[in-house]
Amino acid sequence: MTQRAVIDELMTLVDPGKVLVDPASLEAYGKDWTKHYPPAPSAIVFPRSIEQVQAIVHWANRHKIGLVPSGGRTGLSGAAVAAHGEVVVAFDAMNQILAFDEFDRTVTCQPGVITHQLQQFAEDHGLYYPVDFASSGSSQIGGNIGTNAGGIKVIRYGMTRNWVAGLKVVTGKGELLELNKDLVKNATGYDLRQLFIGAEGTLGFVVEATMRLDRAPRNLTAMVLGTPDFDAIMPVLHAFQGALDLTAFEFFSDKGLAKIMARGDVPAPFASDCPFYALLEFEASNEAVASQALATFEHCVEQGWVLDGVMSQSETQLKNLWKLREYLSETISHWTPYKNDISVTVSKVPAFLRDIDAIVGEHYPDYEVVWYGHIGDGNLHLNILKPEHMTKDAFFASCTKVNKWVFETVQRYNGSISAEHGVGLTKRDYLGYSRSADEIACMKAIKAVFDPNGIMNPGKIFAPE
Ligand code: 2HG
Ligand code: ZN
Repeated sequence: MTQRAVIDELMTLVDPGKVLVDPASLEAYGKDWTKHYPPAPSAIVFPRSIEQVQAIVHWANRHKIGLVPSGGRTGLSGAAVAAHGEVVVAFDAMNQILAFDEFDRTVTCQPGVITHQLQQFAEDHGLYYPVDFASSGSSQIGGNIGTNAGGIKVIRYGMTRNWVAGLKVVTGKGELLELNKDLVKNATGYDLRQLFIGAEGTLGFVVEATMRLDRAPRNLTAMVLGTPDFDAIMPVLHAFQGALDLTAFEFFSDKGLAKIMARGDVPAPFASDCPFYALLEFEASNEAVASQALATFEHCVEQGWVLDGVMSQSETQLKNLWKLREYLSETISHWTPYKNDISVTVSKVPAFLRDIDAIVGEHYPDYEVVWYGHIGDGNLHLNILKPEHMTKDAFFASCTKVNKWVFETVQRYNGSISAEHGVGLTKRDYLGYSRSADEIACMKAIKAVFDPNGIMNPGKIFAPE
């Protein structure tokens, strides 16, 4: 069969006009936010139903064609990149909220529901969907599940995994599995639902998800605190965690703040310049909590851990303080950063950061380095900015050389080479720094069960066999 005939057959499986092969669509749907892999899919298909997804998977098995799932394509590891003639399965047309149960506090979504749409739906019903991050306006629930998305509220609410009550997935064999049936308690053997969360579409595609909601938070209040050095951030975290139930604890460096200030649309938190900043958030549900927060702030100042600080007094101030952190990734994307998303247990952060900082100082002396991250979770985002004069290829090649030292350090600390951005293509060759050979062999064996022909997001997490 010619390639043309194979694509013609695909067209018969979905609604008219729902297979695109024009260059602009191939370019747009063949990549995620990593942007440095030239996209080369052979077609983009937009299924409207579970049956259509199953038909597409059966078709791909017949013709041995790789399928790449596509949500909002906001990922940073290349997991949604189609660079080798794969067919992209875009879930944009499966974007409905199907059911809501106020007693179970669950919402059943199609995979293409935008994260913000679910957050808004929860709010409209007096509830809360707590997984949140800067790309919530375009990322989709299916992608969040595929990557086990984390973000800025993990310290209190955990990752996406914690909020998935049930899943319907189409495996690489085209079977439809209904996993966990939205139950709270279900002790009936292996919880296959968990395998599909964070699997980056390599075992199957999420075609429906029931997500749990929480009570709405009360009077969220943020503080931004300037610290004299990085070392001071951890005692600040410890002090505030001892006093309050934090909903977030983030950090960023002065270089990050400078980039945000240069945009001109975000107010400075306060007048003093500090090398590092912590952003923390809590529910100021009553006066006592707010006073406790202020007392802890004063204690931190007395100890010399905090130089200056501000506490939000309104919803607008809360939003503005969050912009200092949430706008960072998009703002520095202009410099085509080389990204690391690494984690260790929180107690190891100070020593780990000192070691990583030494590597960065030694190997990137001429590059601008921007630190930020979810420090309350032990998750650091290390961004190296490309100098204007350098080509992308030369810059990435030079950064890749440093990986060995960074990842050896991560391994020594028993950490993760990808805390929340996934493995995809960018971290695939380094998986061995975080997972043992036996573990990787088990993962490959699991993939073979669900996807014997290796058609589901091929080449992601590990190289094709
Ligand atoms: C964030 O925390 C995102 O802002 C992106 O995970 C991190 O751009 C990054 O390095
Ligand atoms: Zn992050």
